[in-house]
This record gives sequence, C-alpha cells and structure tokens, in this order.
Amino acid sequence: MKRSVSLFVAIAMLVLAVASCAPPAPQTVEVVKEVTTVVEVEKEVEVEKVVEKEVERVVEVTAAPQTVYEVTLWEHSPWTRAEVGAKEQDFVWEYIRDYYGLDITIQPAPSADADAKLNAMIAAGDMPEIIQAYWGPSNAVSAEFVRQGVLVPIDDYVQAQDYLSEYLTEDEWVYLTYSGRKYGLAQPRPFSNWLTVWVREDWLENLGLPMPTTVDELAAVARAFTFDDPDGNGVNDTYGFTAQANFGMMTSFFAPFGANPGQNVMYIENDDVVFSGFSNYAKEAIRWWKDQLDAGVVDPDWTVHNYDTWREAVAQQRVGIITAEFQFTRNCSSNACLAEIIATANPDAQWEQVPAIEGPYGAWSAWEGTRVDTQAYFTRACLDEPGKMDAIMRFFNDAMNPDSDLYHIMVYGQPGLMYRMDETGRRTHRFSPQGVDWFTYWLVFRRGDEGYFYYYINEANPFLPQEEGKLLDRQVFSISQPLIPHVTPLVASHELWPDLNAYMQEMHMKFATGQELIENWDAFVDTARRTYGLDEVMDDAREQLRSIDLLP
Ligand SMILES: [Ca+2]
Repeated sequence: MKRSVSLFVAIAMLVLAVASCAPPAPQTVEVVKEVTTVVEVEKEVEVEKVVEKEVERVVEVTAAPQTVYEVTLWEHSPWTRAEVGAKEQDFVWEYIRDYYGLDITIQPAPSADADAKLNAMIAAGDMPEIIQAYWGPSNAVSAEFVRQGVLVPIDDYVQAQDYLSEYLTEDEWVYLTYSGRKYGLAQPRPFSNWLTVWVREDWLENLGLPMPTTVDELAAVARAFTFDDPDGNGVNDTYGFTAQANFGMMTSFFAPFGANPGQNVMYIENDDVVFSGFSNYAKEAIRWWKDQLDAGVVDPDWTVHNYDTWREAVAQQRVGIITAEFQFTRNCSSNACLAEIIATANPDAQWEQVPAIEGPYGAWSAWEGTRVDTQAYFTRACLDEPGKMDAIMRFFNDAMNPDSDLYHIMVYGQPGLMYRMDETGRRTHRFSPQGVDWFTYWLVFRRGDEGYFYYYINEANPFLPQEEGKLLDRQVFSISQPLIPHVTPLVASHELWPDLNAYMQEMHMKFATGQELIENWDAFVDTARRTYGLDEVMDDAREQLRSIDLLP
C-alpha cells in the first residue's frame, strides 16, 4: 500500500491537529476548553515549531512503511488486565502502524501464572514477536528461552540504530545480556525502591505506642495490635501482620535480616558468593517469622493469600503492619493501589510508612533493584519475514528516546485530553478520560524520565483522606530508604536452579510453619548439595561473577 508524500503530510497535520487541540471524543470537550484558557501565547509558538519539525520528519519517513508487519506483543506486567478493547480505537496503535509499519496487537498476560501460560503458548507454536517482562538474566524462564533459541540476540540491530547504540551504559546493559550477547531493551531505571513497612498509625495512637524502629519493636507492636484491641471495638478481631503465600509482600520485614525467605539473594562477601537462601541469614529471618506465627500475631490466612485476598485483608481492618509500595494509599487502575477498597471498607484507617527497621543485618528497607526498568525481549518470530525485525528496531529506537515524537505520544498521550502543561513545557496535570484504556498499555516501555504520574496531580485519582498531595512525599520516602547491595540479577539462572529453588522454597515454608524443625537447617543445606546440585549452581555463579570482574 503506497502512500504519497502529500497524504503523509495530511496525516501528519491530522495527527498534529489531534495532538494540539481538538479532542477526538465529544465527552471531553469541557476538559479541553479549560486547557485552552490555561495555555499561554508561547504555546502557539511552540506548536508552530513542532509543525515544521513534523513535516520535515514525515518527508524522511515516506519510504519506510511500505509493508505493514503484524506483530504480537506479550505484555507481562502484573497490572494488565485480561481484556483490552479493539486496537483500532487506539491512537498510539494507529501512529505506530502509520509511521513504523507495525500492526501491533498487545496480548496482556494474566496476573497469575503468566510465565506458565507464555511457556505453553510458545510450546504450542504460538510465539509473540515481542515479550515485555521484568526478567533479566537471573530469571529461569528467560534463561531457558535463551537456551532454546526462542529469544534472539540483538547486538547487530542495536548497533544499527543511532539512539539504541548509545543510550545505555555497560553497567545497564549487563542486566539485558546473556553470555556476552544483548537480548533485551529497557529504559534506565529512574529509581530503585517502592517498598517499605507500613503501619496503622491510628492504631499506634490509640494504644499510645511509638513508631517501631527495630525488629523486636515491630514484633511488640504486632502483639499489641493483636491482643490490645487497637481499633477499640471491644472485639478480638485484629492481627499484627499479614503477608502472602510463599513469603510474598514481606520484603521490608526481612531486609533487616539480610535474607528474603522464599528467594535466594546473592551477595559477595570475603571474595566469594553467598547464597542467602541457604545461609544463616535466611535461617534467622525464618526463625523470627516463626516466632511471630507462634505468638499468634499473624493473619492465619497468610499462607494462602494471593494478591487479591491480601488486598482484602488489608482493607478490611484486620491487620496493622504490612510491606507495601509507596503508592498503596492512592487509587489507580492498577491493583497496586488500595485507596478505593480501603475507603469503602474502612475510611478512618491511617496508614503510615515506617523508616527502615533495624535488625541483625542492619537497617534496610529492601534490596537494590536492577539498573534498568521493564524490559522488551525479541523472539525468533521477529525474523520470519524480511524487514520485520528492522521495523521493530526502528520503533524501539524511538520508543526508548525521550526526544522522539513517538515517545511523547506513548508516554503522555494527547495534550488537553490526557495532560496539561505549564509554560515551561512541564506536565502539570494528568487526566484519565474514558475510552483511552489502551494508552496505559504503552506506558510500560518507559519509566525513564520525569515520571509519568508520580510528579503530577492526577485529578482522576482519588486518595485516601489526608493522603491528597502526599504521593511524591511517599515516593521520595521509599527512594531514600537504605537498600541492600547484592548481585542476584547479574547471575544467569542455572539449568538446575528451578528444582533447587522449588526445594528451597518448600523447606523455607516448612521451617516457618514448624513442619520442619529449624534445628534441621544444616540437613536441608546438605540435601540441597547432595540431591539438588547446590555446589554446581554456586560454582556456575562464581564463574559468571568472575567473568564480569565481580569476583577475583
Ligand atoms: Ca478489635
């Protein structure tokens, strides 16, 4: 399908017209009018500049999208929903089709068992071209996809794109590299930590207790929240802690112990690698948690909670101490936000972030994150038509570049309809109009710059009472907490790891719940070595860490 230059200019002008002023949906007219009065004269000058730039760029692009490739994008994020509307109604999809020759269908992963579903799809020959994920070399699923040749290395394609070839440092690329070859693309991560301990401050006040600062004080608060009627209703109906099956949503309880039960965090100590999941760090963390269980201060459903039932337990006034993200007291389209369900069930609840708790390993809130954010990987399906991978890489070259028009439209959407700017060009307000749900699916590709919602007032996002305007403070608080350095994301998962990991997780739970005596810890480690290849896996990790100069 051949297009003339004038048609392209016309499309560009149409895109600009939509992007500059006119709302596509009649129900948003009021919002846009308001914007028109706010925007000052300089804005018009700015728009003229943009027009010139657009027309110039369109001429360059005319030859590009001769072919439109059909591409499936598996979106592996925990907040996506199972259904998306018709892509034809999505202005970002249309822009990508017209300018990059890609007809992208987003396939949202389910929020549970997404890896299993992806594995099954690929085994059945149904392979998406692009996989968006929070992987990295340490993830067993991605390591297996690399071994199977499902994922393809992209070094040459990266080298051929002007922005992609320069946009990350070696320290960042290492999180997207397997055995020396690049497989993924991602934005540099703007900030590392979302998690802290949160406590019901109104319950502390009711009982005259100070904010806990140590693991022992945290345990004492949990006892008071369980046995001293913190909500004052005369009924024994509350607990201290809740969590999720297999030690989920417990990171900030355990960081002070230097171990994250259910997971194996790797450290370098004394010129060697430490697998914390098999160390005394995990043993002491689990011992502390078992003490809480024995004291009866933990929501007894914690072993079966999934994310949704955990949300309900938190909202229903049952518990007073959790580990949660900084945004948990706001409302948003993601299930990471609890404001709406808390406001419905328990509007008087006052949750407060707790500074890093002191424990035997020190005062820590969480572990350092990777230096890149949500990642895109590319499967061999990208290579099944000539030119398809090149088109995909042209798209990503701009999608990663904050100075491109594509980035702007993916991150901010349509001015007036979806955001408002101040006179310096800084976005001050974000709106969530009905009917643009698709837009949120494109946002996962960036987190790199100023933040697409954290620094704004989002007028469509109600907060809990007294939380209005606190979101940035909440974020700054979580970022400023001390984070444990570690090397876990840099070690590619060994073939033996999935079984070893399953054994470790099973045993951690047995120790916590008393099915296995904590005194038998050494026998657990012995079995891991003799039966599950712990020594071999650790040797492989040492070799990998030596190859990137992290071990001598
Ligand atoms: Ca009570």
